[in-house]
This record gives sequence, C-alpha cells and structure tokens, in this order.
Amino acid sequence: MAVVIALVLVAIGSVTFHVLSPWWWTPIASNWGYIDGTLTVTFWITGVVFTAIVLFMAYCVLRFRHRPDHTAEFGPENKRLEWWLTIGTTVGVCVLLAPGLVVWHQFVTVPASATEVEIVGQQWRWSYRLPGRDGRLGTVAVRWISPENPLGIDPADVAGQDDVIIEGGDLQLPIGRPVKILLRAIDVVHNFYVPAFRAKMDMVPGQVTFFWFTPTRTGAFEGICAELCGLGHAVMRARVVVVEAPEYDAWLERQPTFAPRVASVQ
Ligand SMILES: [Cu+2]
Repeated sequence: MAVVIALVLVAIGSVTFHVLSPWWWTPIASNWGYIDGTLTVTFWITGVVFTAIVLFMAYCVLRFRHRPDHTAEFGPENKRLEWWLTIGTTVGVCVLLAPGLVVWHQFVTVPASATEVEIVGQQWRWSYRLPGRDGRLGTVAVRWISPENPLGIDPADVAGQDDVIIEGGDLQLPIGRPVKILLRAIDVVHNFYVPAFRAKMDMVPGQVTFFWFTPTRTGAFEGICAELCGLGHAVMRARVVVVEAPEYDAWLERQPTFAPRVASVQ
C-alpha cells in the first residue's frame, strides 16, 4: 500500500510542481512564439503519458497484489493491445517531432530583409561585429587574428574597414527589424543563448553558424553561454539591449570601427 501511495504522490507532485514552478519562461521578446508552442505540445504529451503510466503502475500494484487465493494468469500474446500500443506510441512520437521540424525550418530560413550581426565567442567573453555604413561585413580569416585584430578581419577588404567592433560591451539591436546572427568561436565550442529571444546556437571553431530573430520588445535581456566551455563558463554573460531605431542609430554612430583601430597601432 505504501508503494501505491508513493506512486500516486509522484504523479500528483509532478503535475503540481509543473504548474506552481517558479522557474517559468521569461516573457518572450522575439518572434519565436513557435518555440513556446512546441514546448507546450511536448509538455502536454510527455506530461499526460508520464501521469498515465505512473497511475497505471499504482493501479497494477494495488489490483494485482499478492493474495493467498490468487494465482497469476500467463498471457504472453495480446495482438489487440500490441497494435494499440504501437499505433499510440507512433502517433505520440510523430506529434512530438513534427512541430520541431516546422519550427526548425523557419529558424534557419532567414528573411531577405535581415541585417547581419556577428557574435564571436572566446574564453570567456563575447565580441560583436556590426556592418558599418555600407551594410556589409568584411571577410575574416584565422590568419588575420592578432592582439590588434582579435576578430581576424581582412585588413585589405574594403567592406571590413567600417565594421563596428564591440568588445566587452552591450550589444544593441533595433526593435522590429529581423537580424541574422552569425556565430563564430575562436577557441572552443560556445553557445550564444538569450532566453528571452528563445534562440540559441552552438558556435564551433572553424565554422560560421547562424540563426535569426526579430526583437519584439525593448529592454535589456541577459545572454548566457549555453555550452560548457571551461572554468569561466558560468560568468560568460552578455547583455542585449533592444531599443527604438533612432536610439540604435545614435548608439551605432558612437561605436569604434575597424579602420582607425588598426591605423592607431601602425
Ligand atoms: Cu562559452
């Protein structure tokens, strides 16, 4: 009887904890409501199945407990039940996977109007690069990386001269404009994650990964590294500030660009 009560308590406790949990999603600040929709579908399916199985176990422990005049019945085959379980599981797994495939497709299909912003991860900080007046980012290569040129921008590339470089400061983004985030890592694997945007992606040395989103709310949002990357992983924090377009333009004007920075050390 103690096992039955324990199982029922596990089921009730899990549901109650889920509903009353203080660790709920932060209010969303991007267009990725689909991500929350997918999570809700997953919560419902796994929650219902989990509760049903635990309660079924409690029922079996109670109903088929040992009694002196009771003998077990041997039933190795049950075609009907096997079919139902197979179909039920298949439908459940399909419903779990399908929304994810749809959302993933949207997540990596960048709208043509998106502006590019590059984020570079290294132990243990973030750097940002935004296109200057020409709207284009200059090419980069590992061989150009030096103390004066930590992001490895090609000094001969015209497009890179006006690139805005932010090291250790906040990243600002204008509200309502889609942005394509290009991700690079200089040393080990990092992952740029701003929970309020519901968007994250691994940054792999030697590759450029990306995702896109549209900020839908002004304010300051905390970013974290979501891939264990060494001793300082836990303090690898970022701040993304979403502002109105005029404020963004004024901020961008004040940021240092690549060309004067390189010229100053020559
Ligand atoms: Cu990291």
